Amino acid sequence: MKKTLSALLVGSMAVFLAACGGGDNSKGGGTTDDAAAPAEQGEAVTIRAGIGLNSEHPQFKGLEKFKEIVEEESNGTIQVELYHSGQLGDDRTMMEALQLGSQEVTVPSTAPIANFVPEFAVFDFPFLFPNSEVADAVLDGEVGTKFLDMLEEQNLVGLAYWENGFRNLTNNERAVATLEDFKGLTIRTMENEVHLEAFRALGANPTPMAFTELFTAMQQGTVDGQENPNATIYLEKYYEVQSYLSDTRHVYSPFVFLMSKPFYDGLTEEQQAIVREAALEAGKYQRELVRQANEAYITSLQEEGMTYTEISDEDRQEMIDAVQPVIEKFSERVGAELVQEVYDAIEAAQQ
Ligand code: KDG
Repeated sequence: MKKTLSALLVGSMAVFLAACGGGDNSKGGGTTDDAAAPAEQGEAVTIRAGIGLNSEHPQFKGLEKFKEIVEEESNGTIQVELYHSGQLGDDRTMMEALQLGSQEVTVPSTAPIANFVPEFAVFDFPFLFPNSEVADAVLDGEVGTKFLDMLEEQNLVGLAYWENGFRNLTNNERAVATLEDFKGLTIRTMENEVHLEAFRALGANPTPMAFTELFTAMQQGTVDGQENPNATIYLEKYYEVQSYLSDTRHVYSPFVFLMSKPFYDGLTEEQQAIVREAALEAGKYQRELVRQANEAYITSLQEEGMTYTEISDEDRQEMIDAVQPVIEKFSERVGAELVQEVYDAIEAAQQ
């Protein structure tokens, strides 16, 4: 009920903005009844694509690939402007901008998406995916599509899954090799209840924070540590403010390529096919970039002075056992049947 009401509110705000010229229809986006969509007139529409990571990160390289494909395939009728490092705001702000049609694309992790579509919380269950091949099979298959379809009632269109990657812990206090070592560490987590409760269950003291505030918080010692994939840790230069890296791989984090539904609905069918294909193509390219450099990032982080600690199978099993109650609690909230579908798909992908 709540979700429907909020979607209704967002939808009516978008219509109100468009009707009084508040929305920027020259960028595509929602159209009023008395004006044909610019795309149908063959006018150029512009996609403003914003992310939180910087321009060195594979997430931005993926957007550059998306831009290249779309501008070429559309013969210039679709132009793409790229923004990085939170220039357009944090994940929540950018997702709300998509809902209102004042921005067209963003590519957040599933964690912040769960605040808009609660079912997405399943993708941040600790130790859900055993490896990236299984993650690809599940996300790019029927189950992944089912979750993307849920985005539409939030005025969002999910066009593809990209890869953030397996998340590792960094901190400034100590090398973390066992469950015991988490005790008392103040760890920044994404604004996502599963992450918060999982780090409490591991014995840490989690604090939720937007990605855009993270570096400063570590620099000022507001938090002892954080958790992110190696690409982010290296390319965002966390080695400048963090001393210890542990190979916890506690969550596999997908990105979702999101497009504003008012904008997408204003495109011609041909243009919709172009952006859909481009998001998928660029996603394959982006996943490859993340994976081929993952191990090299660890070496580079050690060269920058970080102490790297591997986690033994026995110690990882203790961490897995510690977070089971959190998975049980959120399985109820997401819906036991839907969660079972995800686990069944994971099992099938390993046959
Ligand atoms: O915009 C980038 C963020 O969505 C992504 O980096 C989220 O992993 C993330 C974090 O730690 O906030």
